[in-house]
Amino acid sequence: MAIERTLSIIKPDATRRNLTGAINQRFESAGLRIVAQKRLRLTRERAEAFYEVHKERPFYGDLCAFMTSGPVVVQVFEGEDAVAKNREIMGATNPAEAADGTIRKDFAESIEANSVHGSDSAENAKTEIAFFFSDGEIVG
Ligand code: IDP
Ligand code: MG
Repeated sequence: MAIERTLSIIKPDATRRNLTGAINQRFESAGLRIVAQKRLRLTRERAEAFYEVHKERPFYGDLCAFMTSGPVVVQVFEGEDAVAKNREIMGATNPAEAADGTIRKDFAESIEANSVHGSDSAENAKTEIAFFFSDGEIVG
């Protein structure tokens, strides 16, 4: 296993309920290091660009509206096998199918408002990290 980086987003349903610290604790306890982090409000244009890969899916419009409905916290995590580890800690997309002890099982409101985003491959992680952060903003 190699040291990897992945992009994480704490979504508006979670920032609204003041869950930033509780969610970060899950990741840090599992050994991921938060090497960059900022809170921002996505514009519609930026949300659409970030989720471009889903633009043909029926939920695309609603997803982009949701992601602009409040602040998000965008983060870079670093650690052993970070991409897979992050996704394991998040749990399945649909909280009804997420394993016990995962963030989505414990915190998600719905399949859409599911509290966190995580990159799904090391390659996509690179693109997604560059979408939000310059190299100088990431401090390992
Ligand atoms: P992931 O976040 O687990 O990687 P994706 O399939 O990449 O799941 O979907 C991106 C996001 O789109 C999900 O996290 C969720 O917010 C939303 N989403 C996915 N599937 C649905 C759906 O069937 N209905 C509504 N929203 C969905
Ligand atoms: Mg995804």
